[in-house]
Amino acid sequence: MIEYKNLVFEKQENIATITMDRPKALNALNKETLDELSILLDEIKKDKEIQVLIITGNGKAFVAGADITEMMNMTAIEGQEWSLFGQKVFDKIEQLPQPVIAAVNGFALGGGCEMAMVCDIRIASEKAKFGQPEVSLGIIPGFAGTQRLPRLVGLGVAKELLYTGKMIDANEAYRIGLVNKVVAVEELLNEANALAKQILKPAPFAIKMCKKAVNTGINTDLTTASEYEATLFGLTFSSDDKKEGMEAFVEKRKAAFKGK
Ligand code: DAK
Repeated sequence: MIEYKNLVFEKQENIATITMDRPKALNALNKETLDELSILLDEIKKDKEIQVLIITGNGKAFVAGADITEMMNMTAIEGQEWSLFGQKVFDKIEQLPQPVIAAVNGFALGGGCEMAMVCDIRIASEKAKFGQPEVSLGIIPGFAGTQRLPRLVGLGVAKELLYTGKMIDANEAYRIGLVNKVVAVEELLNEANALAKQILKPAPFAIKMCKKAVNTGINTDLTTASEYEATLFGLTFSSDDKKEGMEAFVEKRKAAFKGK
């Protein structure tokens, strides 16, 4: 197992957890952290044992954004390279075959809010805070925050958050639909694990296809997206899980899925 400087990686049964672990800088995303994340995500993608991934943070932040101290010294070319690399790493999270739960423990600002949004589901502790403060730094969100935020909370609310750069607390994030649930600080990881265990129960292959259908479909028109859904629906008919799921129903027993 590779040792990471800014991340902690744990795997228990079929659930993996990445803890962002650079608390002195509120887990801000510097190049080194993104490098480590990129390598780890490649490993997770290949790991057939991992069926759900949880991402959380150590200390008072989930991720307080991209590392400002690193960005302030970048040339335009370095900025562009960093941007392309960062986008690639975020794409890796979104395109993982496994569902990803963000367990947002604290500040999720800028790139940190965008990282939470790239995950499939967000659970927040009562201490979590969200925001896209980029305009206060003279920039705009660079990890697709201007695109994912309106998709999650609607245009008007997203624009208010993007134009003011203001921070909102966990309950407000819940009210606007940015997070699925708010729980006590000490319950955050238990909740995330409990949800992960619920996701472990149905057919893994079907969940993989669901994720593909939603993520691809949301970025296209309804007719094309529905056709794509039909293709993936058809694909599930070639899986052992579909055979097992339907046979188990008819035989009135619990299905034993294999994920293929
Ligand atoms: N980068 C670097 N260091 C950070 C940081 C950040 N984003 N956020 C916090 N820190 C550091 C602080 O500098 C401080 O370091 P020391 O002074 O102790 O050395 C330490 O973490 C603790 O922070 P504070 O002392 O400030 O703690 P407080 O509790 O008082 O305040 C805070 C917490 C989260 C309100 C505050 O730290 C804060 O406002 N942080 C900045 C939040 C922010 O503006 N985040 C957005 C960053 S911009 C792109 C893609 C993405 C992006 C850009 C481009 N491309 C693809 C092109 C993303 C941009 C961003 O995320």
